Amino acid sequence: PTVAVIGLGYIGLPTAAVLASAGAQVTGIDVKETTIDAVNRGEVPFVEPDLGTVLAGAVKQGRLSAQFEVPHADNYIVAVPTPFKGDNEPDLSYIETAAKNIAPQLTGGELVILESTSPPGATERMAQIFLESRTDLTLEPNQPNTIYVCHCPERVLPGRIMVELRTNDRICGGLNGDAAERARDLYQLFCDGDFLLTDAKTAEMSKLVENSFRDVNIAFANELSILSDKLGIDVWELIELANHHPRVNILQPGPGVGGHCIAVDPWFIVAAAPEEARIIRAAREINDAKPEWVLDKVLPLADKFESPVIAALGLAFKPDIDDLRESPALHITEDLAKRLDVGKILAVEPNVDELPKSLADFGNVELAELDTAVAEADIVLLLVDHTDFKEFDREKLSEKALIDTRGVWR
Ligand code: SAJ
Repeated sequence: PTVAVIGLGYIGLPTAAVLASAGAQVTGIDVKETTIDAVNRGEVPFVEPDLGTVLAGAVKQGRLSAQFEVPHADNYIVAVPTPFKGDNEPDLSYIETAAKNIAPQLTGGELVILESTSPPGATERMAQIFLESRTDLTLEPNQPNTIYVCHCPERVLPGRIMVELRTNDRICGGLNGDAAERARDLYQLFCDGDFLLTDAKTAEMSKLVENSFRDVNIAFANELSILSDKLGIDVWELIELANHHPRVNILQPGPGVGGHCIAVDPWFIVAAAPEEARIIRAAREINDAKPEWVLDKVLPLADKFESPVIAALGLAFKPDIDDLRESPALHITEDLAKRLDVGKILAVEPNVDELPKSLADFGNVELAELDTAVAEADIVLLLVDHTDFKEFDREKLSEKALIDTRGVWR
């Protein structure tokens, strides 16, 4: 089959690469010239284990190429961002633009899959755009001019994308006809998981619910960490003990919840049902407030030193990746830089080569190696449980004031 994948980000590019290596003829579409050039050279423009070899192989075999324009294809996969705009309302403009660019290519019989995480109703909205710009097309099944539309949310975990693309179960939410079955047949080229067929709106909601479930569980852990601190209890021991119960599985507290999924998707549910989504909203608020709680620990400690040197360990939103999007570690370091009157911050992030601009603009932050930063620091603030930090020689920390937001050094 021929497939056009719109959006070559963390999801679109790995999907394009595995489809191509499974035998499909794939064109990747992106708005960024640097991404297109990198892909056509067989290079991955971000860090994701094992993607490099699969991509390079697919490009070399002539099964995958990238370009700006949307071509005609039997199948389209839309994997563009769905951020939110002010008031935590979802921003569907990227989906709308993708749909407008696909519409002129449709002739009838094509399958269009929306993979982007979407609020309930987004798949239907995308289909409406096809019909608005192409009155000669229909959603009524089995006509020569039928367009099949389906929502198949991706659920892969960054850092394990190449494994989970092949092994995760997949939800296919068809909007019309046998769209869900068609999507299943396409994904079965590379995915060994079970296929769960449903309607588009349930599929949209199921993805949001999965991430909200995790957010609520982490909020529970974060609330436990705040009240354990007050009660003088080690929260990590507490959770470890409670999790020995066969039906209890509490996640880990931390400095907050980051990334572009768990910290975003629950708001789509809140936006769709503001009065009803009470726990979901509370969880978001608890997790969003955690960075401030961490700062309330660090700043008074810093005040005890004449010119405090703080080693801030980690900027990424979770361990062993280079992704800084919506990262609580980054936000905490930025706020610290803003609020620290004297002294300096040595930021350690083994997965990036330079400070992000938002930090470089402050005069009091430098990117440093782990050993140097710890040796120079008065305070060591652990923000991300990167492997390098977990394996660090604890002896070297003995003289330091420690704030460990991930329970790595307890
Ligand atoms: N975190 C904690 N405590 C934990 C687990 C995570 O504080 O016990 C924090 C992490 O440090 C990070 C944030 O939560 O800041 C999110 O990390 P994550 O590993 O939980 O999730 P993501 O955002 O990388 O990926 C999630 C996954 N969803 C679920 O596990 C339900 C993934 O399967 C989805 O595909 C992805 O969202 C997505 O794209 O929606």
